Amino acid sequence: MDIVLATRNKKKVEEMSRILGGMDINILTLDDFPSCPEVEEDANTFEGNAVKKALAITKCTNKIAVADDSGLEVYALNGAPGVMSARYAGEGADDVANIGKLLSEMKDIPDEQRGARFVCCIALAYPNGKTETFFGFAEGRIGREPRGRMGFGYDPVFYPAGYEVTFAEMSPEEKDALSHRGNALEGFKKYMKAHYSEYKEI
Ligand code: ITT
Repeated sequence: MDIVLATRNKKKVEEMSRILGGMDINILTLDDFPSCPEVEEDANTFEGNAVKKALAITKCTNKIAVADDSGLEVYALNGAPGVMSARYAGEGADDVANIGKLLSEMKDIPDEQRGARFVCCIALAYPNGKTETFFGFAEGRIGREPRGRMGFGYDPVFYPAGYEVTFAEMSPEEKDALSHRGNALEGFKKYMKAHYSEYKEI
């Protein structure tokens, strides 16, 4: 079975391909479909944006599409950056700029109030318009300076609950075992097992 990953974020493609690696599916990416349109992420929920991306890509490719919409919610900032995570420091902002803005917004927040979570919504869309969604969460806290070089996005400032190292200091496999994306994709895998007799985990 072919599945297209409906994301333009290369780091997400790496993580999703790795986590789904044991499944008997053929993973395609948007590089295989260069004419697919950019999808404007104008919904105000992770689910709304994930479903929108997956539907746009299944329509354009006529194949099952899997999209990820994700972000960081900081409790002391009332859930910001949330759905704005990718462009927190402005349209086209890079990870360094987004982390810089986050640390500056949080400079007066004491250690015991720096709780946050990553959220991931995975949306599966079929060419007939049917959709399914799967959520995953990772609880943790925000540090005071970036640490580590692995991962992407806010990983260098995110300490998962119970750990003294950031996601960016963990191996890919350690992050996958704890992450919001790993968690949401476990739900997706269970769905595939339940719905496809031809699906096998290798
Ligand atoms: P696509 O929409 O093409 O999938 P994107 O990067 O624009 O790519 P989102 O709109 O879902 O994706 O934004 C997600 C942002 O949230 C991402 O750019 C990071 O800043 C942050 N984020 C999500 N998952 C993360 C993770 O595992 N580690 C660190 N930061 C993450």
